[in-house]
Amino acid sequence: MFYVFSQVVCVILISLLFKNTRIQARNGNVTDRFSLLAFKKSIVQDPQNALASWNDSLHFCQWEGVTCGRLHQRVTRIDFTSTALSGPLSPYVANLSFLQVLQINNNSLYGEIPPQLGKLSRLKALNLFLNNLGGVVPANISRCSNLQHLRVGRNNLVGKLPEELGALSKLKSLVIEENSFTGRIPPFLGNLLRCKYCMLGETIFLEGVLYPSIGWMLPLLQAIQLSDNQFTGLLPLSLSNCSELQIFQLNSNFFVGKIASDFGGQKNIMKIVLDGNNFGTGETDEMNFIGSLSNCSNLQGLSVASNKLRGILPNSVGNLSTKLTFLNFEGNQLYGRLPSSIEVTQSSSVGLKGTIGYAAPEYGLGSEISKSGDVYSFGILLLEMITGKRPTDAMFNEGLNLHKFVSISLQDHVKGKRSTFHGDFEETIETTKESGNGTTIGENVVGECLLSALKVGIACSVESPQARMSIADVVFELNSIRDTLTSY
Ligand SMILES: *[C@@H]1O[C@H](CO)[C@@H](O)[C@H](O)[C@H]1NC(C)=O
Ligand SMILES: *[C@@H]1O[C@H](CO)[C@@H](O)[C@H](O)[C@H]1NC(C)=O
Ligand SMILES: *[C@@H]1O[C@H](CO)[C@@H](O)[C@H](O)[C@H]1NC(C)=O
Ligand SMILES: *[C@@H]1O[C@H](CO)[C@@H](O)[C@H](O)[C@H]1NC(C)=O
Ligand SMILES: *[C@@H]1O[C@H](CO)[C@@H](O)[C@H](O)[C@H]1NC(C)=O
Ligand SMILES: *[C@@H]1O[C@H](CO)[C@@H](O)[C@H](O)[C@H]1NC(C)=O
Ligand SMILES: *[C@@H]1O[C@H](CO)[C@@H](O)[C@H](O)[C@H]1NC(C)=O
Ligand SMILES: *[C@@H]1O[C@H](CO)[C@@H](O)[C@H](O)[C@H]1NC(C)=O
Ligand SMILES: *[C@H]1O[C@@H](CO)[C@H](O)[C@@H](O)[C@@H]1NC(C)=O
Repeated sequence: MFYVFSQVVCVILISLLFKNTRIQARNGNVTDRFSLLAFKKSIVQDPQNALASWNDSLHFCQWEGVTCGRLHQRVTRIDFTSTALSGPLSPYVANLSFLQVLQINNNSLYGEIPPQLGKLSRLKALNLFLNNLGGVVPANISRCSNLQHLRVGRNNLVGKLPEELGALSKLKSLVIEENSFTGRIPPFLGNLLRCKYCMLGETIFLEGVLYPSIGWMLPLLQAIQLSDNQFTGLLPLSLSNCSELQIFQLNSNFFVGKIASDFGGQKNIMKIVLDGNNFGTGETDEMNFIGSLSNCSNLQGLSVASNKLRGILPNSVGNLSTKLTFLNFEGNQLYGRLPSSIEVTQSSSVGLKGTIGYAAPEYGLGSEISKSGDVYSFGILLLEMITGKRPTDAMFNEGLNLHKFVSISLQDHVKGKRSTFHGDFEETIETTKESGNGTTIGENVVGECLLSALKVGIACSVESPQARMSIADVVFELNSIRDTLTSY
């Protein structure tokens, strides 16, 4: 998968190195066999018979899951992905001194990661992702100086990540998500210049701040995922320098300050998920980072929901990628003004239309759909039909939206006040008022029905889901309005 290595180069290198050490090699192949048998012995359950071929009638290089170098017949690779092996990982594996790949992901290994693995100086990939391993990541792993891929995500590992891992100068991927690590993000991250893929997320209690220089230290970073941790502090400006970044996911932490990132240089960015933090300074240009996303044509999702953002949605929202399927601003205090440019995007992105304008404020696309959310959308649609104003109309600005607009107009009408607004709809309301107690009942009924329908629309589109009219009441009201109308 991510293991890229030329077997030929390896063989040449090794045969050169060991040209004159035949005795060592001979002893070595005996040790390899012995070590493999020790590995097998420690496996207590093998329901898929993955180790069935590991018997005396076959040379160990022919055993399933084992790969040897062609010339020297030493084990270079052990590969048991998704084979349901259960048991501890034998420390004898560390005696397979030519081992380059140890891949036992998605099994049921338990116990601890043997610190002896540090002896595997040729190891390039250690993949123990998705097992039940506990204990700490042994500091000795840092002695595997050729390690390029370290994947121990989705286990039950605890403790601090050893700082010694910073010595792994060839590391390209580090996947530690979904463990129970404690302590700060390891400063060593800064040493991992070649690290392209840092999945550190869902590591309970991993805390601290991101180094201001992280982006300069990890210029090749493609994914940074620190979800559900306890990170605090500001977003480092240097992240803008990670030009390869595709996934930027920091949700459910305690980040603060302004999202001042410039995504302009990140042409491949696909996913920006920052929800559930404390982003927000109260400055009105808070959402200006959206403008920097105009050229990011691969952007599929952007969520800044549930932060403390206050400000105006810039017109550049309309310039977001046409691939966008997920856009969520809810749970902030953003001004309701919707840029005229948004309608362009509406046709190409259901997400945008859903979230802004018609969808209930309590959910954006990607969140759970609810009945009261449907009632909200219906209410807005009803108000739009009667008033002829779209919820995305340019007049809805600075806290004014379609719901408030109609509410205020109706209140003016009830109080007999002059209309706050001036326009076609206001005139309709005025006319209704004028004939309000008139004798020409037939004409007035239409006006009254209009007002009733507006009231339904208002009752459906209140902000609090609990306070919204029930769908049964909506149907009842509309039926009686229709009956009133048709009886004249
Ligand atoms: C180990 O290597 C020696 C010589 O290179 C060879 O004679 C012997 O058969 C090998 N044994 C195994 C188990 O591969
Ligand atoms: C050893 O494993 C091979 C391959 O699974 C099988 O064909 C052979 O029968 C086995 N031999 C013994 C003695 O179990
Ligand atoms: C893990 O392995 C099992 C088979 O043992 C397979 O059914 C499952 O899909 C695998 N899960 C992942 C995430 O690869
Ligand atoms: C771990 O590494 C240290 C040296 O850094 C060494 O002394 C120790 O024996 C190693 N432990 C194991 C279990 O290999
Ligand atoms: C980071 O990016 C900025 C703007 O693109 C550039 O001026 C600066 O030289 C970069 N810094 C490093 C260390 O790459
Ligand atoms: C988008 O690309 C154009 C042309 O390369 C460039 O002039 C503009 O500044 C870019 N916009 C952003 C927000 O990066
Ligand atoms: C949207 O993109 C176009 C073309 O890149 C640009 O001319 C325009 O200024 C952008 N609009 C906003 C609001 O950023
Ligand atoms: C409405 O009724 C009031 C008295 O109830 C009356 O003074 C007023 O002139 C009437 N308005 C219209 C437009 O008929
Ligand atoms: C290598 O593995 C260790 C355990 O990690 C054993 O204690 C050693 O005896 C073993 N050495 C050989 C030559 O098999």
